[in-house]
Amino acid sequence: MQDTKKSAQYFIDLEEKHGAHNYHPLPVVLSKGKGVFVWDVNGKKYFDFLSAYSAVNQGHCHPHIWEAMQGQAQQLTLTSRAFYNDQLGLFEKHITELLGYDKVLPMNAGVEGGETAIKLAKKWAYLVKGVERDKARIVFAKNNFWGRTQAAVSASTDPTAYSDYGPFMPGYDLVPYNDLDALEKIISNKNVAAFMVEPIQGEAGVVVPSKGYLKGVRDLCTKYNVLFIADEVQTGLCRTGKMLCCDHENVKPDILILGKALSGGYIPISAVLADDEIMLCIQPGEHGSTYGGNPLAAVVGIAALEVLVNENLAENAQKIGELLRNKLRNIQNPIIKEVRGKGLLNAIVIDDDEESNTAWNICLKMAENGLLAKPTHGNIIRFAPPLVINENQICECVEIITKSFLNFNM
Ligand code: IF1
Repeated sequence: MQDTKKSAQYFIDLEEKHGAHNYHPLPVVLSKGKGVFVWDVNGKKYFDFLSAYSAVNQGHCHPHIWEAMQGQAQQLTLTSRAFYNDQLGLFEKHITELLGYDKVLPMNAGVEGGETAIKLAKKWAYLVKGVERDKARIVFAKNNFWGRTQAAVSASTDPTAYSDYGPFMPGYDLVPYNDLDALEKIISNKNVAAFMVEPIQGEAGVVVPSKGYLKGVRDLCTKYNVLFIADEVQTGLCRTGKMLCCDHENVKPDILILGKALSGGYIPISAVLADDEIMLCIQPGEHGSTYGGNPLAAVVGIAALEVLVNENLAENAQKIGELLRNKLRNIQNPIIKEVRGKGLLNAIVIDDDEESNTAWNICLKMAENGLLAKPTHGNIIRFAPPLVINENQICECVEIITKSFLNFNM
C-alpha cells in the first residue's frame, strides 16, 4: 500500500518540480482510459465524470477513431497548408454537409477557433456591413470563457483569468448573459460586428439560459445585421442531447465554433463554420496555422463525427442526462442547493461557506469511491461523463455520488 501510494506521489512531485504551476489537479494520477472509465497508476478504476471537459464525448480511446488515426499516422501526418493533401477536402465536405454550412476553417485548440471567428467577424464588418476600418466591436456575455489567449482573457470578467495580463484587446463590449434587452441596446450600435456567446455557459458553472434566449439572440442579430457567433466548443457535438446545443431552439448561428470532441480526445482539432458571404472574406495568407487542417486531424475528425452519429450519442446524452438529473434531484441532502444542466452537461451546486472547501472534499470522497469530477468556482461540481455511458452505469454512479454525499450532510 505504501509503495503504490509512493508511485502516484512520484508523478505528482515530478510535475510540481518541473512543470509550471498553472493547474491545481485532484491528486489522482491516471495512466489508462477506456470508454467511460479511467485507471490510475495503482490500477484503481474510476468513472470519468469530466470527460476531459467534454473532449472525450465518444469515450476514452474509442476504437473506431483509433483505427482511423493509426492508419493515417503511418501514411501522412503533416504537410502544412503550403500544399494540398488528400484528406482535408474529405473532412471539409463531411463536416459542412453534416452541419449545414458552406465552408469550414480548421484550426487546433478551441481558443484558436474563437480567435478565428472574431477575425472573420471583423473582416466581414469592414467588407460587407460597411463598418469604418478599425471601429468594429465584438460583444461578449459576462462570465464567458473561451480560452486563455490575450484576446480571450481580454473578454473575461473573471479576475483570475485577466488580472495582471493587461493591456487588453480593445473593441470589446460586455453584456449580461441571458438578457435580451441589454443585448438589443448594445448591438444596435452600428459598429458592432458580432455577438459571441456560449449556448450554455460552461466555465461559469453550467449556466443554462431561459428557454427562448438563443432564438432571441438569433432574431436580434438578424434585426441589427450583427453576426451571431456560437461558441459550441464545449456544448457542441452531442454533449447537451442534440448535435449542437443551438439545435434545441432550431437556430443557426452565422459562425459556429467547435473543438474538443471533434477529435474524441486524440489530438487538438477545432473548426469554424460559416457560409460563403462570411468565410470568403478571408483571403489567402490572412489567416492559418501550421497544424490546422493536417491530414491526420482530417481523418480523426471524420471518425470522431461518425462515432457521434452512428452510436446515436445525442439521443443517449438526452436520455441518460434526464435520468441522471432526476436521480440527483432525489438525493435527500440539504447540502445540494441545485441540480442543473442539459443532456450530459450537468452541475450540482453545493451550499457551503467559502472557507470550507466542501466541493473539493466531496470530489476527493467521490474519487475514493471510484468517480472523478472536478469542482469549479468553489461550490459547483460538474457532472459530464462520456456520452457512451449506459443506464446501468449511471445508476451505479448515482449510488457512488449518494454515498459520497452522506459524509457531508450538514
Ligand atoms: C482548461 C472550463 C471546460 C470552452 C469554451 C473555448 C474553449 C473552452 C466554451 C477553449 C475551454 C476549458 C479549457 C480547460 C477548462 C475548460 C472548461 F472549466 F473552463 F469551463 F471545458 F469546462 N470555448 N474550456 O469551454 O478551448 O483552447 O482549451 O481547446 O483547462 O483551461 P481550448
